[in-house]
Amino acid sequence: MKLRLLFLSTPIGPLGSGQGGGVEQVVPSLAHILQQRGHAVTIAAPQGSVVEGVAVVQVTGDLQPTAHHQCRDAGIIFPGRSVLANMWDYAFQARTQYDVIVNFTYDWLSFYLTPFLGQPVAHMVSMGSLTDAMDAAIGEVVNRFPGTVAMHTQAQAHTFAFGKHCRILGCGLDLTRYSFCDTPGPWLGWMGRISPEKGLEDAVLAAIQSHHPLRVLGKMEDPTYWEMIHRRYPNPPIEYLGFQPTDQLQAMVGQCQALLMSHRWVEAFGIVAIEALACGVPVISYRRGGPVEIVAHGKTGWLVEPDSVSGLVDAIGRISLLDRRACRQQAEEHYSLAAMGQRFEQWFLDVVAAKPAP
Ligand code: HBI
Repeated sequence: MKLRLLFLSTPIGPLGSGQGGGVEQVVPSLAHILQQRGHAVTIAAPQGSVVEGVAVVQVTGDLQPTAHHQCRDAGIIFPGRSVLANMWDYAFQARTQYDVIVNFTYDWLSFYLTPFLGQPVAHMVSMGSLTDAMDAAIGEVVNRFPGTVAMHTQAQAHTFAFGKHCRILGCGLDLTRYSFCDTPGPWLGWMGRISPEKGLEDAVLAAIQSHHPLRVLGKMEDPTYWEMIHRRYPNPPIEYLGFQPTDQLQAMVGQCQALLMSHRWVEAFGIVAIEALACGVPVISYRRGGPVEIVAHGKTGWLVEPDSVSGLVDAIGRISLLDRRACRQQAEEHYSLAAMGQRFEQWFLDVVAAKPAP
């Protein structure tokens, strides 16, 4: 069955801006692979989104505040002219043109509207549990529409009370865009939004203590946090390369001895880990969240006691025991776009098959 799919992208920033984190990788990659498998894909995303080779409905309105800094008891907030509400306006008025509406937003309205739409909605939850209000909204859909809520990893799902009822779909990359590098320079690498939950300060201290320069790639989301790190560690051995498109990113991280993942929160997946592996770069990560299900400890990386900088430093001392070719091979075996496309396609077909009678 060939499906007509509508993807609702994250409302916190246009595709291509870097503001939307991992979702900015997942939405275009899935669109491309599902088109290759014969399905029709349209993306609805904030005005200014850029996705080559896919129809994009550019939606106007004010961007949604990010959820990843909210406290557990945070209420639901909307800007006056909400781009998210406008995205759902489009989805509702065009709903009969699609077989499945796939929600990639981590926002209350998307779950609340589900029963009113009259078309199947598949929800790809992109982060772990953050607020009670979102847990309640997602949990309501899990109960009323079994099988329609999916997550990337078991670790992510386990942060929710209803996690065992969610489909686990992993993630994947277009590996043809990543080149294997067997001759790294002196650098360690760190990739992610520059934001407190990503724990950059630990990677900086580990780089200092292990006498390696540190290549930092990612959008400068929180300049105050960046300045705090520089006050705490004056003249750090950081080479900040900003937010880079994939072809530049993979060349820069490919020259690193290892990628450090020093996150404070439960990474839902940790796409940067498979980007590094795809370049032959081993991953040294806190034993927390999605990377625990990605890193083959002792083979393609090291898993370290969470929040232990000394653990990072010890692991950095054992990089030579890791095999860069095994890293690329793991990416090819487990994180190809084809494998991800097949898993998501099956999920969409199951959601359509389970569609309640009109
Ligand atoms: N916050 N409100 C909101 N909605 C999102 O879709 C969202 C977010 N914060 C982060 C985010 N999406 C993505 O960067 C992560 O899901 C990867």
